[in-house]
Amino acid sequence: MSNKRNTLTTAAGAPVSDNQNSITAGHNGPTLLQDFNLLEKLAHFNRERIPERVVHAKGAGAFGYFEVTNDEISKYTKADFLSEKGKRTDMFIRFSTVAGELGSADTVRDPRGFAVKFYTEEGNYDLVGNNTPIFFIRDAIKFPDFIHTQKRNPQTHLKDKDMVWDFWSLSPESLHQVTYLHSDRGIPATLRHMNGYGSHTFKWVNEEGEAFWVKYHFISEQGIKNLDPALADKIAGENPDYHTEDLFNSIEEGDYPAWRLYVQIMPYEDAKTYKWDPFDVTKIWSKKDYPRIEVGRMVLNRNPENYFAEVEQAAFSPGQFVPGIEASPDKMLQGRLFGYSDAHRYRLGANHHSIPVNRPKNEVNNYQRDGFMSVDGNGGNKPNYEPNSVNGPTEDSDAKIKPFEVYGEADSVAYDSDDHYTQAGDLYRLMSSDEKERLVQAFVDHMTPVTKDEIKLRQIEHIYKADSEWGERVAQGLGLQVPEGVK
Ligand code: HDE
Repeated sequence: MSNKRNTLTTAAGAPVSDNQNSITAGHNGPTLLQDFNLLEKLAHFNRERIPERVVHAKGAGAFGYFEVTNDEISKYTKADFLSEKGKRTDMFIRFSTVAGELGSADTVRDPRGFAVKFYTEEGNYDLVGNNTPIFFIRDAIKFPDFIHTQKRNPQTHLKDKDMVWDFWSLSPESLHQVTYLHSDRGIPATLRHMNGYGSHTFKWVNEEGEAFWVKYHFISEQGIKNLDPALADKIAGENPDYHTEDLFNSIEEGDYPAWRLYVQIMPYEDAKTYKWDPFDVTKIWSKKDYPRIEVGRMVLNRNPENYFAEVEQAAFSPGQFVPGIEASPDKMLQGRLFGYSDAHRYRLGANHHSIPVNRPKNEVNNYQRDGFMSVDGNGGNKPNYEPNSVNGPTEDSDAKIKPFEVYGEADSVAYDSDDHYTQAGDLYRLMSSDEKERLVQAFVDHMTPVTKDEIKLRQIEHIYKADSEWGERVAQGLGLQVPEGVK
């Protein structure tokens, strides 16, 4: 019995005698099929890659805690992890870019994923947002098409600016987020120097059953810092993992990044009369109308032990709520409620919740059984059906969602509002003159490679409708005129 310390073994635990030389018949003889360690190593090596995320493939993760700093929050939600000041909840976050593949550069102009998993005592709560408070589109049905334009041309396998701007100029609802993307915030200096947002509107419900609409804002305590585009391009070439490395090193050195979480709270009835559709994720709520209320503080203080195990296998779903937090009718959010867990079942299997980084802290107690990689005891000898008279897990009526009215004909229904210009124009007008200068330049640089003037002119028309000065400046930068009929 080998009792040497630190013995090398096969995956089945058997000691390996020689990991440098295959078993062959003499010096020049054939390799023997019975070299089980050789076969196992080569076969496992072929199966090391799992499908990368179809979006947000490149990312970096860290563990930490969330601490409530405001005793008032329980007025709005019965979510236990927000119930009292000082309450701490472990959490895991994964930051990511959107369009690039697993090995792509960090310092590109792209939104950043800001996916937070709270390991609460009532199960995992996933808040899967971005570093932007809005999004490009507002109906889930357009998402695969949008992402196709962000990826590679189906023939050349090259990134294609014609595809990008053809889609954006034919989807005017994208202008607000496209503006945000081409502003200074489009290229964060590090993952620590950017904010995070839930983007969608969500619903909070308190102990009395009162409902409120809510938007989440994670404000960086490190402040906001962005990269100059030329420097970002240089870094992308020299160190494509610049953001990943910065986050890992700052935590390793004890320089723990932190964010303050605030929410905007909208009274339930306001949704019917507010000047903007509160469920249109291409629009923000004015902070004058709904000021930010502090909720707590998120601190990242532990690096993953193993990237593949904890970051690549992390599974976030906007559908993973806890009592007191519910979905809103936002069509993008509604689509995401299906999309994410479906992606996890594909990438990680039906039992992806058993993977340690995805496992809730509290006991999982249900009648789901079997499936690939069932490694958590598979429910043991407990009953696997309900209703039953053998003391199986029973429902908790307190976890019921707050009933809400639904009405209207089933149809392919467009949003009412098509004002995609006011908020984009407001964003432009909020900028300083040098921020405007850089924004115009970013648009011009990104649109110049577009081969068709009709695409450029369509986009110029949208920009001009948001702000005529801005539209004129982009047109001039592209050597074009604002189309006559627009002025
Ligand atoms: Fe995602 N998105 N998304 N997304 N998304 C994914 O989930 C999807 C959207 C976001 O670090 C995928 O596990 C649909 C908005 C982040 O693991 C996928 C729609 C926002 C991450 C998916 C959207 C996001 C993802 C890819 C339109 C910001 C990384 C693999 C309805 C509010 C999470 C996966 C992580 C990942 C679906 C739009 C943010 C394909 C269907 C809007 C941060 O399931």
